[in-house]
Amino acid sequence: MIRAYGKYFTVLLDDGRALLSTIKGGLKRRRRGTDLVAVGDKVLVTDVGEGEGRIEHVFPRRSALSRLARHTGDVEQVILANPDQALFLFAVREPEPHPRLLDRFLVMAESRGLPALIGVNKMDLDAPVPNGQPSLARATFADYEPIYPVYYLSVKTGAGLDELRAALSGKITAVAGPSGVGKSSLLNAFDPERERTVGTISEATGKGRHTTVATVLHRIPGEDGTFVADTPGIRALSLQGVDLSQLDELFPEMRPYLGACRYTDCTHVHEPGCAIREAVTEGRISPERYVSYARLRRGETDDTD
Ligand SMILES: Nc1nc2c(ncn2[C@@H]2O[C@H](COP(=O)(O)OP(=O)(O)OP(=O)(O)O)[C@@H](O)[C@H]2O)c(=O)[nH]1
Ligand SMILES: [Mg+2]
Ligand SMILES: [Zn+2]
Repeated sequence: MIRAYGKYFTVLLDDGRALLSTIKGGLKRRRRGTDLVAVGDKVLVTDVGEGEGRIEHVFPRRSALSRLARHTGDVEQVILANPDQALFLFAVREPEPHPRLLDRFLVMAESRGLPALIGVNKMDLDAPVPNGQPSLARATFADYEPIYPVYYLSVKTGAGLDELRAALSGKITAVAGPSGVGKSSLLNAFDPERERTVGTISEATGKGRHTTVATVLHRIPGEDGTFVADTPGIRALSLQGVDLSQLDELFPEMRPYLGACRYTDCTHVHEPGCAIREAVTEGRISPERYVSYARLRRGETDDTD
């Protein structure tokens, strides 16, 4: 299923046709604590004619990129079902990058066993480099380069797009990030047909901007089995449900040091003889990443800054 609008769902068939579908009555209310059917779900659909279909069955999800919807109790809100990987997109400027939020995204992906990629868009706005100082983009994102693949991009100039396209090839990728970083622009660059075919239905133009209001999964033309999901901007991410006692395992750069602390139940926040904090002091773990870890470990799982 590639797109949802109210109680209608666009289902893409293996032969490339799309059916505008509803859900069979009996299916409703079977699933609890999660969306009944989410973009990315594999479904069984009956062709009822005239381009319409009926969803008979939703297959179990292999994986999901999701968040807890705080306003609806503890119901999981699926951003994309069955992704192979996640691309977290930020901008160098406009809006300012937000490393704490990026770290939350990365922890969420790690907790679901999803490979993560980082995209840094709007490189055309990167500040010039005075006498050998790192540029704004490098100063913010270089810490991630040893841990995750980082793509420096400009949708405006086309810089970096070929490398990124190669990393997406043959996979289902969820593109997530704050509003305004260029997620939809990136999708448009990969799929120029898109705006004409689907771009007008659920994109509100509230303040003269095309802010995305629902996930849409796109098949990238010319590449076999490549799907990329455009998602609505995310301002804050709660990590409720992540087991804090195992948070250190969700920071890949900490894994080599686990087990080396004096206390086996070390939280790496205040204990003496902590191998993680020693690695931070010696510059082997990024202090900024450690700050994110410590804040999450102290239970600041809901902050929105
Ligand atoms: N300078 C510059 N502007 C860009 C670039 N990519 C996108 N933009 C602009 O950034 C603004 C926001 O782009 P969108 O693609 O709508 O951002 P989005 O991430 O989809 O935002 P939401 O749908 O609200 O989550 C638009 O005005 C784009 O033209 C870029 O590489 N450089
Ligand atoms: Mg968008
Ligand atoms: Zn420790």
